[in-house]
Amino acid sequence: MTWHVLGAGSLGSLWATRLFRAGLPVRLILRNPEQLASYRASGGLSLVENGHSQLYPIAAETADSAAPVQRLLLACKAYDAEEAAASLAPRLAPGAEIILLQNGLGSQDAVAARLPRVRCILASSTEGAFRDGPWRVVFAGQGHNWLGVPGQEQAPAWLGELQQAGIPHAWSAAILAKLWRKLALNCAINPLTVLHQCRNGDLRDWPQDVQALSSELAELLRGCGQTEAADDLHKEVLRVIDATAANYSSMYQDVAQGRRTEITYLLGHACRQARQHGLATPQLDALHERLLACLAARGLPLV
Ligand code: NAD
Ligand code: KPL
Repeated sequence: MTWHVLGAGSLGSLWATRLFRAGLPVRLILRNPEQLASYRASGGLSLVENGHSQLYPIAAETADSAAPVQRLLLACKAYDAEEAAASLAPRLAPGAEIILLQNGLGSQDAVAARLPRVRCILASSTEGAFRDGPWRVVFAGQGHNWLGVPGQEQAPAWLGELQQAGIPHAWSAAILAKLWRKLALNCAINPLTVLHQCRNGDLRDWPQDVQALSSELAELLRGCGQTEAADDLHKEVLRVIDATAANYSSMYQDVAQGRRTEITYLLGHACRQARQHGLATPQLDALHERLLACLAARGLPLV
């Protein structure tokens, strides 16, 4: 069965090239005819691994192509997910599956509400990739991909194709806990790196802030029923700060490059959930306000 991959950005290209080179049928779905023409002129997608670049001539189309879509990897940013998925609604076959690769939380529910007859599979990725040119992606960090449908233990048979393509993965019925845990790490680290204009490791200079945020986030996770995701959160935040000490967080990089952030689906989601559960989260709320002010000062979107 064909893998349709919507979004030939960093992660979409990383998945598409690995599936393609394993001999699996892949089609890219690009934004518009101009993008499609530019892509075709380039001859395909290039994947750079260990300094070596390889071109893969993957077929591509736009959303208004006619062929039905049975399996879709939605590889756009969280703020584009609902509209991007909806643009394919007329093509989604009965029983179609969409793998949602978005970071944070909130966009997955929006897609599911918009496309109620589709099976949404949630994913959380810790792999790293970035684009260093048009239709070119650099594989920047080994990681893992968790996929799952909350409460469903049975993995789909096509997971074997990810194995075949060398995409590190595991199925988890507790996928929401994985997404919440990553969201909490992103909330404890990323906004502070933007506000202090620093690398992840420099947050060791603000131990009280990191501790207070971790503690509020753990309370929030427990309040949302994600007790497993709350376990030893502060320890894990400190471990990630150490392990990624030399890196700039993804949000820092978005802001530095004048790109829209996924704030609504990270810190924004955390603050909204706290309100919905009647939890007081003064540190998170203050951080959210400061981050919004920082984005506004730079003329970046606040959602
Ligand atoms: P990206 O911006 O590199 O790629 C997204 C692509 O989607 C862009 O090419 C954009 O043009 C395309 N797109 C958006 N709407 C579209 C539409 N309607 N039709 C066709 N194409 C459309 O983003 P990314 O870095 O690959 O991130 C995707 C998600 O994965 C984000 O939620 C991100 O937080 C998460 N993530 C990324 C990484 C990473 O290393 N890049 C790691 C872990 C998680
Ligand atoms: O995922 C991250 C990011 O930069 O988005 C880490 C490195 C874990 C920091 O939160």
